[in-house]
Amino acid sequence: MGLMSGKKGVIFGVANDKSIAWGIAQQLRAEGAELAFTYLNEALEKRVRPLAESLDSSLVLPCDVQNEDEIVAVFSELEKHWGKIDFVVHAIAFANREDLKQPFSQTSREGFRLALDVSAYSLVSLTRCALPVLNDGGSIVAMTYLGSVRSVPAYNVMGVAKAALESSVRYLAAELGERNIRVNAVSAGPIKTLAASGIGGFKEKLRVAEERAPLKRLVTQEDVGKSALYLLSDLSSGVTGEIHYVDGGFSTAAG
Ligand code: NAD
Ligand code: 0WE
Repeated sequence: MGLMSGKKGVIFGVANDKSIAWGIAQQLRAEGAELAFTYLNEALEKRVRPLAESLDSSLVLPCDVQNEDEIVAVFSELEKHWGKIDFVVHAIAFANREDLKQPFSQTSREGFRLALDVSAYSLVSLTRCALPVLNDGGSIVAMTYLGSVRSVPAYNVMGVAKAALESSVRYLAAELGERNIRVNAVSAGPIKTLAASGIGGFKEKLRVAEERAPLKRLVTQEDVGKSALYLLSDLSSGVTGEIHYVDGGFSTAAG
């Protein structure tokens, strides 16, 4: 009997086997959860489908969160297959590459809108569409980063988007508490994933994180997966509206 046996849910944000969403999926499956996955586009479908199958899942659905109809379609498919679900994982972020390089004040209106739409508003939309099919005791987890509360060089508009995401977590938690549905976020330290590749100075970011963190090491997809498992399971039944740091203690340490 696993922590998640009898529970079903959907994971948004697997791109490949380095994705944080994949680290979460593996932990959930190891504890008996039944999983569905979404993918952004056909190129990623080729990656995600075999990964899903390796965790005994054949529910693999397209979803670009900029498209409301695709979000609605995901939850209607889930309802057809399963009836009710127990959890949702949001591990999605996007900003224009140039907005993570140029000075923050140069961010265009469209770049700002895009980053906030994909990285923050999408949580509100996923939650709204999930509500009719979420069981009592349901749990929603999103991924965030310290750049929401501190100005991290080059994180720029993504930091603003993560601030909106974290605030959305609190407002959704406040609203859904009376239905016994919990909403939390995991704030992870830097991890080398697709979304982190090609970011100038990321290697340096990893080096500083490793050196300054009390645990003296980087966090892994497994570390994040285990915390997400806790937040998605009944072990965290009294926890909602929280931003849970999984960063080796980095954010708690000075110099
Ligand atoms: P990743 O590239 O593996 O995952 C990002 C995912 O976002 C991809 O699966 C991509 O397809 C998806 N995505 C982008 N635009 C989308 C859209 N319009 N519709 C649907 N999906 C879309 O990278 P990751 O590092 O695993 O990122 C997952 C989450 O973790 C993100 O929210 C990210 O901000 C957060 N995070 C990452 C780190 C890190 O250092 N890697 C640290 C803290 C938080
Ligand atoms: O949230 C993120 C990254 C999100 C991200 C990454 C990309 C790269 C490719 C969003 N949009 C894009 N757009 C692209 O075109 N992280 C927490 C990882 C990350 O990104 C940084 C970091 C860290 C940590 C960018 C600058 C500084 C630190």
